[in-house]
Amino acid sequence: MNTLRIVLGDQLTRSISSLRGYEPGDVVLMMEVLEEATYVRHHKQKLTFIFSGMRHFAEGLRRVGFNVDYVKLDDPANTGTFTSELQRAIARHAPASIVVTEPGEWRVLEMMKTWDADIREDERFFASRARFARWADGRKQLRMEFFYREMRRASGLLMDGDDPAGGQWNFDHDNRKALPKDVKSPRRLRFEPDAITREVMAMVQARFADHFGELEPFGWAVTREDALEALDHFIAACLPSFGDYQDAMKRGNAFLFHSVISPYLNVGLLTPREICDRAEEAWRIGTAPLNAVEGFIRQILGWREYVRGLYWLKMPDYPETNALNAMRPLPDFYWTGETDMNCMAEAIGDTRRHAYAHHIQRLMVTGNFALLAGLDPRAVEEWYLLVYADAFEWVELPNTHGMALFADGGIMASKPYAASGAYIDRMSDYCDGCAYDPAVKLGKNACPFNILYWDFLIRNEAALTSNPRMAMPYRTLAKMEASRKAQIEREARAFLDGLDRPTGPKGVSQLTLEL
Ligand code: FAD
Ligand code: DLZ
Ligand code: SF4
Repeated sequence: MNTLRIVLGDQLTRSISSLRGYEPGDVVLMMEVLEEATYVRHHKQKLTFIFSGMRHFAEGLRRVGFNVDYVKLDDPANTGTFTSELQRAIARHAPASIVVTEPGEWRVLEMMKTWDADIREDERFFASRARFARWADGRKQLRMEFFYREMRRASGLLMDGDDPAGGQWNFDHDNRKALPKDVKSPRRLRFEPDAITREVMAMVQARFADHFGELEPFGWAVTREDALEALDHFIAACLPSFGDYQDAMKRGNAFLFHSVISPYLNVGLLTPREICDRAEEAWRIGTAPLNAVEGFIRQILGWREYVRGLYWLKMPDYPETNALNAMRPLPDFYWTGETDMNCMAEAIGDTRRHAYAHHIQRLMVTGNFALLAGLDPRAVEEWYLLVYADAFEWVELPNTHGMALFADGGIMASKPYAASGAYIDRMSDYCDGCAYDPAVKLGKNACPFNILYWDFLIRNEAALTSNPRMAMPYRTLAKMEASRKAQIEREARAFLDGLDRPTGPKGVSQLTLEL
């Protein structure tokens, strides 16, 4: 009696629950399908990363004796969807049973429920969905920090008995510095594409040339061995400064001291436990300070687990809300990177070149702009889901809908992450080369983030004014002269109306004068 065991493109982990109990005669089914490649038009590097990762994973399984049935995208018989490919596989193998691990997306889970399959839990997380639901039950507010403390206790990471290592749960007051000019970040490892990756790249170039982003140079690891090497490199070379500079941004340097491991984690080439253990070990042997190690572990043990729990707790209704009634279409420069707002051009340029941007670029540059400009959450979410190599809906959606856009009305964030140009100027060198001036609030050369910040507060006063964490900016707004408010609204409207036309300092002031 053989079992058909399905492994999806983000389930590339040998210990995945669907492979447990494998016996000779069983078949592992892996399918490259057009529907998954095109339900959003993924970045070319993301497609290459996933397909090449899948092919290498299948080779690895075969080497140790698994019987793998692998359907390539360009197989002429490929029918293009998980469900129809499963039907073909059933006809080929006549399995007695089908086993699969639950997917990372609601959409795929709905699909799976139509299969006659044993859907097993995805055990690659610290917290099961049920555990998060228990934690959330009866709480008025779902704050990450409290969930994180519970996860520290449960995992034993950075604990001294019942107390947090170093006497504090969180060392962020030591972190978040701007990057001094003379601090250089380490060079990143690149993994030269092998024959399998080159074959995938040729296929992606031939079939998905019109998808977002640059395919080359492609330097992502596509095997567990290489992903482990990338992790080693991060722990040795970057982790010691991770905390200090985790919020810093620099022209032409997308990676700084970040780990750049989210794609590996999210497809399962690395596991969260082994990464956190390695980071903790670095602190215990004295090669990385506690503020860096705690900050890093919090991202994985805290934020990553928290957003997953929230996603499954709130789906399928979560993306339906639009708390700030944001309706504006996504401006074209999100695709091209062609804008004279230098911070946006840098963040989008990094995204096009690497299928990567670090958290603060995503949250405080492209996300902040989308929030301030009132861009339609659906359009922004689709953008984030397709442009990053690490993007899967369970992690992308809460970060975009909740954290960046406040479209959930405050389930995830206690206040909108809205910031003016001063924040970007403080944390980056982007403003130095910009056509706008972050010190100018209105009129000629004014940084659009400054104008839009106050316009955002004015526009959303009814929704936000009662939020205690917004009291300070609303007090300032209350003291503002009516004529200044009117000027802000005029300049913001002119800027926003002109978004898809060429903008620039002249553009803003000319449009303003025309009013
Ligand atoms: P590091 O800064 O080195 O952090 C280490 C690890 O912590 C990351 O690899 C990641 O696994 C985890 N982590 C850090 N912050 C978060 C977070 N907020 N949520 C979940 N995990 C986190 N992350 C994704 O993995 N996929 C996404 O699709 C995604 N979309 C995002 C969209 C927006 C609008 C924002 C603001 C954030 C998004 N993030 C997403 C979270 C975060 O930006 C990325 O995980 C991080 O930039 C990945 O780079 P890194 O591996 O160098 O991270
Ligand atoms: C993202 C993706 C892509 C582009 N292609 C495939 C694929 O062809 N086959 C596959 O098994 N998985 C793919 N994936 C990942 C799936 O979309 C992923 O499993 C879902 O996001 C559910 O978690
Ligand atoms: Fe961005 Fe404004 Fe700075 Fe230009 S001046 S880089 S638009 S924050």
